[in-house]
Amino acid sequence: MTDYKTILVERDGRTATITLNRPKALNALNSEVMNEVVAAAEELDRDADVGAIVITGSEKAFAAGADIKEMATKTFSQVYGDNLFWGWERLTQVRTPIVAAVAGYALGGGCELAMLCDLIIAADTAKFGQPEITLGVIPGMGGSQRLARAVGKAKAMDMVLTGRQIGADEAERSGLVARVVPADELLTTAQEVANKIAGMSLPIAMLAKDAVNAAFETTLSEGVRLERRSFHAAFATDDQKEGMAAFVDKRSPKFTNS
Ligand code: CO8
Repeated sequence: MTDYKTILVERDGRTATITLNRPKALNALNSEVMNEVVAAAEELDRDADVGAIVITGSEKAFAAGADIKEMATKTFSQVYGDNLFWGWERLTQVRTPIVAAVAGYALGGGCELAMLCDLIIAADTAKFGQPEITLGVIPGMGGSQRLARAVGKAKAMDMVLTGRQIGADEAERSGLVARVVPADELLTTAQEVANKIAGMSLPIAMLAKDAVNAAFETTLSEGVRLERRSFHAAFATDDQKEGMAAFVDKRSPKFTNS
């Protein structure tokens, strides 16, 4: 595994954990963090021995947003010319399921990074927000689109137009997060969820992830068609044979990811 400066990458069995590691800047997401997170996730995605990825931050901050100090003096032609932060979209091409484990601040780009993951587990200390408007900008890593899809127009407008932060419970009620757990159980819970996913057949988990993501990209009839085709395709795998045989034999399946 490559050496990184702003993140830590650990492997435990079939689960890998990427930890954002710029504590002095509350894990503010500068270009280096973006390049490293994306490179690590892509490297793990190419590794068939990795069945799920956890992305996490610190107790105080998942990430307090894009790095304001890096952006503050940039001109339109610079940010447009560099297509600033477009690289985060590459995470959407990672097929291995990604779990975000969020404690503390997940603001601006931090909230957007969490939403780029497949599901969010939040500590009871988590605070989600899109405060960009208070800085004279708007969300730029997909926040306006993914937040609106996750929590609906009313709450997305509330958060994006006022910069209001929501706590973990409100985030769970609103559909932004999958589970809320006590802060000291966050990482173990997220890793348990990731291990559970990693214990499934990887190609089937990828098909499942792809099918759910299609719900946010296409019409209902096209999405259902894609789902049915993917369901049919599952029958081409050994793991479908094994999964169903194991059920009939009343034993646990032994998936081989083939
Ligand atoms: N960028 C850079 N540095 C940061 C950031 C940030 N987003 N957040 C915190 N820091 C730094 C602080 O400057 C401080 O550094 P220093 O010690 O050198 O002064 C250190 O982290 C600790 O922060 P605080 O002293 O402020 O800690 P507090 O506990 O008092 O406050 C907060 C914590 C409330 C999280 C506060 O730090 C804060 O409000 N941070 C900014 C939050 C924010 O506005 N985030 C949105 C940023 S904009 C964004 O994400 C746009 C995304 C899309 C861009 C796409 C472009 C195309």
